[in-house]
Amino acid sequence: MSNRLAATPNDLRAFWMPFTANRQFKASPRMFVAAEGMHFTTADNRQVLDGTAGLWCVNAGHCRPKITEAIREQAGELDYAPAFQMGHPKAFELANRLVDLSPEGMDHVFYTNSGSESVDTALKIALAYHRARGDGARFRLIGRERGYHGVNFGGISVGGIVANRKLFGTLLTGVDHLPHTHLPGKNAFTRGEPEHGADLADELERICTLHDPSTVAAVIVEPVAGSTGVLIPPKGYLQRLRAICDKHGILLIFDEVITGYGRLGAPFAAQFFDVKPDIITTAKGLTNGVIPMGAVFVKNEIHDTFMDGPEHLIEFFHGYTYSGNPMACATALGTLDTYRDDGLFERAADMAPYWEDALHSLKDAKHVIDIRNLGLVGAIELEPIAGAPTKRAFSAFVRAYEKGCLIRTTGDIIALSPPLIVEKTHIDELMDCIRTVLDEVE
Ligand code: PXG
Repeated sequence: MSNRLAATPNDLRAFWMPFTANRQFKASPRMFVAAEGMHFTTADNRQVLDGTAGLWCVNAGHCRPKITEAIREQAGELDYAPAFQMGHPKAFELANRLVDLSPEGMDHVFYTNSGSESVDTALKIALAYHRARGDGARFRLIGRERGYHGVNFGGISVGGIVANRKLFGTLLTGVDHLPHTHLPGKNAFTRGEPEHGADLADELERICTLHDPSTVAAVIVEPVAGSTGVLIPPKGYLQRLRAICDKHGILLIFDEVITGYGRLGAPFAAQFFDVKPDIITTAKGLTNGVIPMGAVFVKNEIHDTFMDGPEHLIEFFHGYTYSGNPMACATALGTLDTYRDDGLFERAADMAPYWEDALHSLKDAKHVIDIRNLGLVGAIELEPIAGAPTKRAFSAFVRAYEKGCLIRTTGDIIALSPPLIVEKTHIDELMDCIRTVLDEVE
């Protein structure tokens, strides 16, 4: 431990940190130096309970032996293989393993390095698919207000988080947005899927009428909106989106970067809700967050449409230097082994009712105006301080960290998504910590 402490840098200026209040952080750093299972170790040698699976990605918990071992072995065997016009066995093995988990008829996987790249890849596949079918007039993309689809230009264009969009010019053209589904007046403190709001899916019909449905290529939504503060889809909402897309020949993309790999207690939200999209984007839990990697699943018909023309020609002009990187594939295989051998998706489903009860026990805690949950995802929405939005939640985040719990906040919402190995005692500890912190903050 002493070596780790000595290695903590004392000059923090050079690193421009992502999505971070840099000056606040550098004045008062929060530094992790180790992790295991449900806990991080801080530079001052405290244990911090991981209430967020890192950033919604460490679904199997930290430093799991099968993953660590897979990386160690792979690094000494095949460090890199060119991603274009060459292959290596683990990339194919992994694709087959992934397809075994995916909804029926989605038997093809395109590799990326992140959720943002998965989203931009999916949007490009959707546009190129319509072109390949001779329906190139379909160029419009529909996202949703408050949607988060990563930070690349495609993703922020279809995304609906204003702060992530407003500084970046014209973005993609031909994009429109569905309304978000947050209806606190009607649905506050709902356990699981809310009763009200399925009719908001009908806005897709209105948008299609406005633009002419034959110009719309794809609709992209998070089945459960994560980053914006956990918005659970109203009962029947996703089914309605599917029906409208089918009616007009529009592709439905589920962005499952958060919901993928067991977060709801099923491999994907598509199975949890029993709604089949045409394309699924994933990342995060694919490698347990350990090595960057994403994967985009496509329906067979989409894939097969590309497999045309002379065989020596590249069918889809897209890919990354690190698509299917051997280290990432080995990590993903170790991760899938861990999920399977430890029964973690089932575990998430079994633990979900306890999680729900524990979360909703905070209904009478100070400042709380709504609580939402599904699977092992939860959100506690706070009344903002008048004139200082986000301040209360940020203070709660800092205090919780000081008390030994890692939570996430977005706006004035606390978002929670523990590793799927979480025990009831951890859940109790997390809720106790949050209750105390809410009592203390302004
Ligand atoms: N789509 C969705 C639905 C996401 O949640 C991305 C795409 C982008 O993934 P990458 O790997 O490019 O970051 C995400 C990422 C948070 C939080 O606390 C959420 C994300 C990332 C970091 C923090 O809400 N989501």
